[in-house]
Amino acid sequence: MKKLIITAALTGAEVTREQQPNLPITPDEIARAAYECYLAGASIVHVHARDEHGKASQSAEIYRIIKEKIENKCNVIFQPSTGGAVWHRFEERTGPLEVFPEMATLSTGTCNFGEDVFFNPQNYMEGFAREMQKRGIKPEIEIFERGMIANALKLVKKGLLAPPLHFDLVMGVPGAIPGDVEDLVYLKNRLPSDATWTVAGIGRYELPLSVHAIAMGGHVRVGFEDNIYYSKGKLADSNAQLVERIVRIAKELGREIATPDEAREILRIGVQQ
Ligand code: KMH
Ligand code: ZN
Repeated sequence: MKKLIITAALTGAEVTREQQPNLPITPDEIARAAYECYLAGASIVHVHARDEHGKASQSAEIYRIIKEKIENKCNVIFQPSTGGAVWHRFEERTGPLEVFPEMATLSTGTCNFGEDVFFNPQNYMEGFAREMQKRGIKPEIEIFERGMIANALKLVKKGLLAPPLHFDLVMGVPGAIPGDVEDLVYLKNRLPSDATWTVAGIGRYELPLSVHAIAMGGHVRVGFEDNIYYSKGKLADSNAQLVERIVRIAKELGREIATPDEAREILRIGVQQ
């Protein structure tokens, strides 16, 4: 099996300080959390920016500051979100692509998202894919439902995505696919054979799905965007604490941990496609 890529989803767009007092919000806090996660074993950090009031923001300027601060500390892969928050429009959501990250997320379909709708119609998907292709940014394709895999493959046919694709199976969002192991096996079996994949289990699904992904040869995403708890009713101290646990489990299961450069190689980042 390839080495394990651990992504730390540090902040997200929805979680608040009231829910998780240790949530990193300012660029300094996000960069510090990224560095701690890198030291713990993460090779990618998935980042959502927040404005000075702590509200989700897709401002290129804030993403630029965060990217610089992280790059000053370590070579972890900076992966900003084009998903933003459910209220962000397409034009706002492309903000982080202006700072030329190595990677960015790309959601290939619309789904319910708690009480809201995460809106990704065809013209959004094509628009994000085109903007990333133009800049040589590796997409991480966010899958919240099975149909979104089919939508991604349509983008390949249109020449907007180039294999090998990299997917993030986001499982357990209220309103979208649940996070039972059977659901993971089902999604994984629908991916192209040359694809790489990671799993982001939401809330209580995070730990069991992570363990299964490690055993199945997939990769793992943890962090406050997806789960604020260490165990039932007990908040995690930090994003890094969640990464450290995955490292311990992976080692027990015989999976070595990828460095950022090894993750670049596994994901073929920077390879002309
Ligand atoms: N905040 C969600 C509505 C992504 O980062 O690309 C979308 C999201 C996906 O978090
Ligand atoms: Zn996100």
